[in-house]
Amino acid sequence: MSIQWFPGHMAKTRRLLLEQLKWVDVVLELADARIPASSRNPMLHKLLGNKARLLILNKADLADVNWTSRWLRYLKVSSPVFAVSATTGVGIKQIVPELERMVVAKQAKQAEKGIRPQMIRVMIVGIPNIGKSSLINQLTGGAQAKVGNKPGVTRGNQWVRIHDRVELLDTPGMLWPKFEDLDVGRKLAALGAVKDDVFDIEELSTWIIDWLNLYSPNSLSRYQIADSEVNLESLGRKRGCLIHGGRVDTLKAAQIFLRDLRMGQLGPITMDHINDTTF
Ligand SMILES: Nc1nc2c(ncn2[C@@H]2O[C@H](COP(=O)(O)OP(=O)(O)O)[C@@H](O)[C@H]2O)c(=O)[nH]1
Ligand SMILES: [Mg+2]
Repeated sequence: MSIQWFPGHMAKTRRLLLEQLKWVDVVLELADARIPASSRNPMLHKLLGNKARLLILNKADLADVNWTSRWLRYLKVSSPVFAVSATTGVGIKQIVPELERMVVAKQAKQAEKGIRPQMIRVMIVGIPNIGKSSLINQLTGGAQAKVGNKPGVTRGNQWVRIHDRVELLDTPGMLWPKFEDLDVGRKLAALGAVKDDVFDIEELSTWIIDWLNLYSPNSLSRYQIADSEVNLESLGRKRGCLIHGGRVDTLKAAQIFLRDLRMGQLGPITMDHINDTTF
C-alpha cells in the first residue's frame, strides 16, 4: 500500500522510541477503545522485548460499553488492561496501583540483593491523536511537578513525578498506525486517527455509513431518516446541504457526518468487533 498514513518517518520514529524505551520500566500502551485492534501498532510487541506493558483503552467515553467489557476480557489474557477516558478522567485512578503491582516481583528481587526500591519509570506510547498528551495531563495534573527540570540545561528526558514511587516521561513515544489493511485504515480515518487527506472523505463516509447500516443502525437514527436508506444523499438533504437545483452537496454532508461521528454525536460506537464468542 502506497498511501502515506503517517506524517513521520518510520525508521526515525522507531529509533527514537527504542532510545526512550531504554529508560523505562513499564510502557503504557494507548489504544482507542472504539478500535482496540486497529489502533495498535503490530511492531510494538517486538520493540518492547520483555519490557512490562500496561495496555490502556482510551476514549472509552466514546465507545460502546458492552464491547469495551468484552474487549477487556479478551485483552487481559495477554497483558493488564484498563479502559479510561483521558478527557473526563474516568478510570485514571487504576493506573498507578497497577504499575506498582507490575513491578512487585522485580523490586522484591532487588530487595533480596539489598538494593533499595527504585522509582518506577513509565512512558506513554501510541499512534497520533490517541490521547497521549491528554493522558500525561491527567496523570501529572498539568505538569507543575517536573523532576530535574533545570532552566538552561539542554533538553533531555524530563521526568514528572506522578506518585511518590512513580515517574512519568513527559515526552510520549510516537507509534505509527497499521498500514496493511484498507479497512483498518478506514476505521482509523473514521475516528480521526489519520489525516483527512489520506482518503476521499465522501468515499470514506459512504463506507462508514454502510458499516453502520450493517452493524450499528441505531447510530444513524439521530438523522431521523425514516423514508429512505441512510446515505450521503439522504443525510445531506436532511441536514440542508443543498446546492442550486436542489442537488445535495455530498462533500458538505460527508464533513458534517464525520464531525458528528468523531464528536460522539452518534452515540457510543465500537468499530472493531471480536469474532470469538467466548469473549
Ligand atoms: N472524548 C475523548 N476525547 C479524547 C480523549 N483523550 C483524548 N481526546 C481528544 O483526542 C484528541 C487528541 O488528543 P491528544 O492528547 O492531543 O493525542 P496525542 O496526539 O496522542 O497526544 C484531542 O482532541 C483530545 O481532546 C478521551 O478519552 N475522550
Ligand atoms: Mg500529543
